[in-house]
Amino acid sequence: MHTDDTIASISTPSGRGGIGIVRLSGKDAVKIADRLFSSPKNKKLIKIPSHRILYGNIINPSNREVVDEALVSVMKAPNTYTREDIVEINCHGGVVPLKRILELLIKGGARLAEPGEFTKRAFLNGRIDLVQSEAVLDIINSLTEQSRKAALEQLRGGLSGKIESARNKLVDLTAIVETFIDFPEEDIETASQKELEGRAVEIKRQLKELIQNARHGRVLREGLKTAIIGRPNVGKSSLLNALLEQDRVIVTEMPGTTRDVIEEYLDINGFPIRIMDTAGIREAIDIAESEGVARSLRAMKDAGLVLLVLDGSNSLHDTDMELIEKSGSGNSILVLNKSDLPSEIPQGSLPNDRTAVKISALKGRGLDELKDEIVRTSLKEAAGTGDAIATNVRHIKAIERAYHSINSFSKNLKKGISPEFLAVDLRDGLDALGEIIGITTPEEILNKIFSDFCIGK
Ligand SMILES: Nc1nc2c(ncn2[C@@H]2O[C@H](COP(=O)(O)OP(=O)(O)OP(=O)(O)O)[C@@H](O)[C@H]2O)c(=O)[nH]1
Ligand SMILES: [Mg+2]
Repeated sequence: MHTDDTIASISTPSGRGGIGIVRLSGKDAVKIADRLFSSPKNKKLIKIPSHRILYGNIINPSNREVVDEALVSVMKAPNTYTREDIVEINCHGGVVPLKRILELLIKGGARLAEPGEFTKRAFLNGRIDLVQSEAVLDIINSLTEQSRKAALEQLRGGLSGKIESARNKLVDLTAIVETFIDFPEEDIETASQKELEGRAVEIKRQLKELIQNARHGRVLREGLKTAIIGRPNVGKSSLLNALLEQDRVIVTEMPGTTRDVIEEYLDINGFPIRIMDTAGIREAIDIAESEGVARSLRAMKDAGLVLLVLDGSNSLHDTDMELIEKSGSGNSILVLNKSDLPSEIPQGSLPNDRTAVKISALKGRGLDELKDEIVRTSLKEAAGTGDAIATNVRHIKAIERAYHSINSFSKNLKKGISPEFLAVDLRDGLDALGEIIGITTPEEILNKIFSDFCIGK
């Protein structure tokens, strides 16, 4: 990718809106925009100081025809998003004027920006590191308030700081080990061995903490995977509809209504929940149903949280007991539905002293208590969210790779393996951590990351 040219794109979402923005970045941004700009007082974009806005018309320079009215802002390098000169043309937000202006800019010498290219330039020009670039994407895509906060913390450099701190310690350790290579006559004595191992342990501790937090981070980024499980007809689909406050799934009085896993997003007090309604679990009557049951059991195994629904108006069934056993208390909530009907399952009678949240999906009762319980579980899963967390699978994998390299270093150190080989382990670790923040990231990975962006960011 070149960075010596000037790029342009429409930065607002496609469709109709009050305002639309066409953005330019690069060394000729001001010059190219100026040729399309006509101000009532004959002001020139190339003459105004940085970070000013001018009112005027965007014209077609070849015939002076007016395309739209606009407010044009000029931001000169280096205090800009990309660290290059940036011009933003704010015009009316219809598809036609925006496209027309973009065409004229391209005709005037700009190149159509690739997805994420503005952010990529910010990265290549050193304004933000790779973790922060990815945070920009996460903010745009954030599902809920809590996800947004975690991404913003990442953009502010919280995670980068932690990775850098571990990486700096690793740089020091590598430097020491490499001095032993330079002086081959010196063996690593026991005292230095202890000192080296101590340093490795400290780095591993930091990385371990990041890996543990990362699990919580994924919950915020992707939503806590929650499966609604239970026997047929207990009201699983009714519960999903009640939580979504809409008739998303078919509900009937016939057992075996739901045949497949249905997935939806829910925002519960800022926590993103990926909730799945499943087929009722019983001895299946036909093939479609038995496949449905198999999928329910898989969903239950994969889920971070299980809502096990019981029909409170009927006594407990063997299948209920089996599901209660299977679901375990750590990540499941028992939901006693149909509380509007006379109860056949008194609270104290549940196995393993478990308690249940009483609800009526039909009447919408008890849902707030259930939501509180869901949030409490998400909080457990997403603890430490104010802190720097790796929410990105790429980061997690690289941190794990670094951890394993340092572990291998520790083992080889104990075995008395020569410093050349010890240094190889440490170099691997350095590469892995460098890849996260973008110091040693291969070009193809960079391209993949930025291609996930929308155009204009
Ligand atoms: N009285 C009462 N009836 C309910 C309640 N929740 C669900 N029902 C009824 O129970 C029946 C089954 O509801 P569904 O939501 O389809 O049950 P399900 O668990 O999804 O059933 P399958 O998809 O067949 O496994 C319907 O007739 C619902 O109206 C409730 O809280 N109270
Ligand atoms: Mg159903």
